[in-house]
Amino acid sequence: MQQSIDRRLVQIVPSERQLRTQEMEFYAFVHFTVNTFTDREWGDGTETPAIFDPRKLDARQWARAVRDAGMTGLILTCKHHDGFCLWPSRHTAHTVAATPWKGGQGDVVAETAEACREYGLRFGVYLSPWDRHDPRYGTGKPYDDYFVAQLTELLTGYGDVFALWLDGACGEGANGKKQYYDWERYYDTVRRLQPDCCIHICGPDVRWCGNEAGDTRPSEWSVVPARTADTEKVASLSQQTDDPSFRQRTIKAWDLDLGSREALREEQELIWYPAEVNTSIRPGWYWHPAEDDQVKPLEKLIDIYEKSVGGNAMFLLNIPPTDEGLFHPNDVARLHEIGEYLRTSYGQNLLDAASLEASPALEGHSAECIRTKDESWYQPACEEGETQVILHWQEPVAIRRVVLMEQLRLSQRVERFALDVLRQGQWVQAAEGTVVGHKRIIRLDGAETAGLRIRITDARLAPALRFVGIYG
Ligand code: FUL
Repeated sequence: MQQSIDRRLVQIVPSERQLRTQEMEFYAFVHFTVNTFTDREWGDGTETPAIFDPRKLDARQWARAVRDAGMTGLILTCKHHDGFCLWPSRHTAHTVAATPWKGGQGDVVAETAEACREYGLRFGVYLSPWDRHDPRYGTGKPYDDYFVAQLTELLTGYGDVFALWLDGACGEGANGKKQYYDWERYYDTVRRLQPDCCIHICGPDVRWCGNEAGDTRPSEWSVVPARTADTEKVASLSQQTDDPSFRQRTIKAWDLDLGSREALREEQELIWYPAEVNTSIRPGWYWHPAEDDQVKPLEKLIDIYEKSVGGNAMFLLNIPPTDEGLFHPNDVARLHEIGEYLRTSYGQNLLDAASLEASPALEGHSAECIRTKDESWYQPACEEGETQVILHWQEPVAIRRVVLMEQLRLSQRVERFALDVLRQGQWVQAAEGTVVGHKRIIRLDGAETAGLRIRITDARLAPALRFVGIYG
């Protein structure tokens, strides 16, 4: 019985574009629009472009700070709900071309894409389906035509785009306009113009984790029911007000388990749909001068990082530029601290100095494969029972973090694992958990030990371990 569900589950594997995004792990969101000048979170579409004048705008300063934090990409809000465009779109006058900034000759999207290339970051775009300014919104096809025309501009004019972030939020009330988006047409446009681009949230490639507070499920599965991909497209389930309490909302118990064997047993159709955790470095998505001293503490951000990136999810961290067009020094300082923390905490792999023994391996997949992050992986020859990987050091080491990674090309297979350390010659269990997937980070107490034993106690067929990292 178990075997048959497991065989079905491991057939669900990521696409190349999903694999590339999962590999990116940690990337930036940049929220910037007329709201930056009105001190609001949601503009209502009546803002005059005359207020947009970020005199010191320097996208290279953003890119430098983002790279310094150890991030790999940046997603820019090219158009938010207020409908104002950060690029000179040919399909509306409500753009940077109508602003005093650079005499109407500027293009924030171009400057950001260029800065990302210079700093080795991948570039992504956020284009809000909900548009409170454009009169075509709510008219059906004319609005879809407009949306597709803008999407085409963004996907053809600015080089490679790794992500299209489609927000499900819509605050139109009972008497508001109703636009039934032609999602399939949007998706076809993306696939045709940028086949490597993942469509996030209201799309088939990357799923919203379900909250904006930086909360991750203890078991964040990537194989989930196909219908999960429709959740954010249902307006009533999505965000309907800009009430700050929405940003504090954590995961509800009813959606805690999306992908255990039990949750999937009766499901007809399954998909690979990895989670992304999005939160802001400050309380708001946009810059508010009153929040300059409310940048989240380093400990909080590291906690979110280790639970998201280290919990089989991607981490999308928002940093809002000020009305000058620069990241505020407080945010820049915090980004630098994050980078320093990651470089020092995950720099030196103690596994390099350890000897390695493991359950008998499948030919060509010895345990030595876990020493590097390359494409090779360790796989036990036997599909049944517990898999063990045992590390020994000549001199005891203090372990504070253990990193496990699976080879996702074989789906996610680990259902349950445990870690044991040596105490006076005896193995003592120090941690246990469920999902590994792309990456699991496990925190230990830092006490010295001469040995560590990794036990995969339950798996969907033989597990495939790609990498193990041990850090002091
Ligand atoms: C939400 C939006 O309503 C917020 O303003 C913000 O853009 C956030 C990332 O997504 O749905």
